[in-house]
Amino acid sequence: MHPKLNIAIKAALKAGENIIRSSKRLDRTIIEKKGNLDFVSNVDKECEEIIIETILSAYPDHAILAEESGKHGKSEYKWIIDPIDGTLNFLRGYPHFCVSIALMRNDRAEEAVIYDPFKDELFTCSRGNGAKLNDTKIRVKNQNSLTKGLLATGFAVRSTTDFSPQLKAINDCLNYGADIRRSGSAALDLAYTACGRLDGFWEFGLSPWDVAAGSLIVIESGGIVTDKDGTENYNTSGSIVAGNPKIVKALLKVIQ
Ligand code: 2AM
Ligand code: CA
Repeated sequence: MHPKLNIAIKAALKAGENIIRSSKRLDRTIIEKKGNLDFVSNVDKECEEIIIETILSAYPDHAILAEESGKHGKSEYKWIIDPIDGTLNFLRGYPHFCVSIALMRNDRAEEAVIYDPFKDELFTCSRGNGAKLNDTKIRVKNQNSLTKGLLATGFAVRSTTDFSPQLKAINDCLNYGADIRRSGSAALDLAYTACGRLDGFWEFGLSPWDVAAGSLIVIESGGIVTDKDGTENYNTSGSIVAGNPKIVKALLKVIQ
């Protein structure tokens, strides 16, 4: 295994232990509001510190972009970290959230880890080597059309007040005969797309830490990832569409 992936896994597992410990005493969690339905807790911050410390003790010269503490350092190598993707789920005791860590080299993802500490599911990949769920290789589902597909999406509740484009896309997908989930963790939606639990996923209004790891895991599982305009700017544009090539094409048609 690539040593950098090994460090990412070590960091994610350590953060996961802290999440599980903290989830048993949610009443002790200190919660701050970042915006409408957008929260951060002491657990997010602690996990982020654990991850950054683990990475920097192995690679002190690397740069970091982390959801809660922002940018640290400058380097061709940049770790993009979401200590808890699905914070609202975590705070509500709804067991669907994950740790997400990606290593970028010159803005291209090279290593990725998504860890669901509740289900003890570790999604990993190194660019060019395929992706795994725990020790098993994963592939995107070979679903031909939206009809009978299982899709996921999310809404940027904090940054949007007009949900009509989103609701229209959902309406169109339902009319094609697809079913839809909305689970509150974009990173897990991408991991589930990679391993074929979902056929596709789209969302607008996301940040790099929500998608950097999951998008590489989808690609390494044989899927494709674009933004809503069909370009590769999904790490910066905020919109993302993922699935096998046929599903992404069909979803882009619906969304556009
Ligand atoms: P979070 O739990 O790490 O904040 C839910 O639709 C998705 O949107 C989750 O991945 C959630 O990640 C993310 N999200 C929540 N607030 C966000 C924000 N302010 N900017 C971008 N993504 C956000
Ligand atoms: Ca988060």
